Amino acid sequence: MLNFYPQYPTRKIYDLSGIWDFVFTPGAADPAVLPDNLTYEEKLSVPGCFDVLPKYAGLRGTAYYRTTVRTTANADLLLKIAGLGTWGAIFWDKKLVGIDDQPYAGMEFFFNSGEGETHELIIVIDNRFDFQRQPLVRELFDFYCYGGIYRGIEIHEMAKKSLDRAQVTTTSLERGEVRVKVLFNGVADGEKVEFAYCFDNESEKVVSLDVCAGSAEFAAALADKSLWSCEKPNLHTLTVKFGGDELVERFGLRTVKAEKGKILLNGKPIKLFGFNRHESHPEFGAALPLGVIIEDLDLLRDLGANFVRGSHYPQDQRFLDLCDEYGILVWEETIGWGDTIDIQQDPKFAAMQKAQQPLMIKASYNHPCVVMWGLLNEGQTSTPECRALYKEMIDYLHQNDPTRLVTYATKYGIGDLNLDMVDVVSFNSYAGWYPTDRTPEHYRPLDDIEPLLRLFQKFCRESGLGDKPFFISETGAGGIYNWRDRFRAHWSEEYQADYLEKSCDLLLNDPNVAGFSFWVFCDFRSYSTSRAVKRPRSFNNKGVLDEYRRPKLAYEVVKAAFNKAKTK
Ligand code: ADA
Repeated sequence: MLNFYPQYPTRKIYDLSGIWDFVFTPGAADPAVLPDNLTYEEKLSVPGCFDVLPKYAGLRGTAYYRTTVRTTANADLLLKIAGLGTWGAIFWDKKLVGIDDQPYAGMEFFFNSGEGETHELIIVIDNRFDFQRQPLVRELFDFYCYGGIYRGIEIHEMAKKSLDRAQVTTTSLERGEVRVKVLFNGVADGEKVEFAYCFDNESEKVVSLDVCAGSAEFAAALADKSLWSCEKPNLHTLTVKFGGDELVERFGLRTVKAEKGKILLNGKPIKLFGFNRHESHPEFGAALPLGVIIEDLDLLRDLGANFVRGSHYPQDQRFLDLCDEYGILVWEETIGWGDTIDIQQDPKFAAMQKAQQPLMIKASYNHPCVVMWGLLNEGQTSTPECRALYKEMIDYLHQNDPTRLVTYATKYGIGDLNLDMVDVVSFNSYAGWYPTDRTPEHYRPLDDIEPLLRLFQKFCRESGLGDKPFFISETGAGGIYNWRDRFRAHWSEEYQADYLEKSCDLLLNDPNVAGFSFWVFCDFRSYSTSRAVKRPRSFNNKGVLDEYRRPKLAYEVVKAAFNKAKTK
């Protein structure tokens, strides 16, 4: 299951989740070439990460997943992989049909099933760090880069001409007006298409339009004009019928804007407060079962959060479907972590970064919950040479999606050179946790938090950024679950609780803070190398919950503050 409603109700769809044959090897010379002497000795679950299982924990190499698929003979197929990592090659009846090299992002592959009805599908997963093959993940990332098939896989049997997606953009809230762009497969430019559409349970209308660059656009108005908001997350559907194909898109009527330092949802200022969240679990790696996703959302709602930053990669569509339903706002971003200037200037890295953006936009365009796009978390934005890639990526987001704000999280604070290009200025701030050369060492440096916040705000006012919403994209402190300390020192649950209490007080009560997300929702596996010297237990311990979602002292502190802010 890739999402929570039947998006293509008339298609023949094969859901490939289940138990696949599996074999792991320490590393193929070229994982895009299928060896012919493989013996599949084991069974593994798909979705699933192999390198989190006891037998393969922490191993890096080449893994082969195999299953049998029965389709109509000579059918045109569309294979949808909702997310894998860190690199994949797809073989259909031993023939290479595609490379899936965009970790976490949904990718699609068209091919013909060929003769006969029974076929073999092999997905090769390589999780080795190899910049030439996979420049988007690296060993120094402060989150474990798992190997496996993270999310669902489907095969659709396709007509020669079919529907792809439809993007719905709200153009008038009062009149319930939208602009719809229907994307087609297999339809040539200039060709006329006739299709029917309807919103919700309204009666169908038939339109005939010319296709340009694979899509056709029209304007329409909904009879039911109820808006999507955090308090009332009303959702609508658009159904499109073309030939024998049918597409259902779920969307919300809502607008998002940045104005005079505020984020406006449906024209009204809203303060965003919540958490960064990784898709990670000690037993499932990056392949979160539905039960864990729902548990996370229940906890976020219990905490009173109205916002999640999906750090640091394209999100599971099922998570976004639920955020749509619960009225939780989301910042979604393409994968990136501390990419230095030499990496940013590598042509393959830059091309792969840019290739993620259309995939993310296409997958998430209709989610009303997604209000901000992000990119290149903590990339090197302190040197003039970084500007070109940031500019290209920010321009791309602005040009291809007018319905959301664009931002990125900087670690350079007042030394950042690119903030003029974004809609929301977002700072990562760890004053009071990480000591810097400038801050003298002292006991419980909670008093360092406010001065840095004020410095960032002053910098924004004085450098012409004052009109942009001011956001703290990350702030937090480590607290080791069950580590209680009468000194309330670093790493104790007490220090973390005090840190977040102080931060809640500052950030919730400051009208010049448009929003913030604490680092982080729950603990998650990080470095497994000697870098773990800064990550006790090999985990990032800044969660208000531990990795098994058990609350620390900070949980109740934040919950009380957030719920109070919600009722204001
Ligand atoms: C950075 C980074 C996060 C995490 C955090 C931390 O800001 O963006 O991914 O590594 O620091 O815990 O130090």
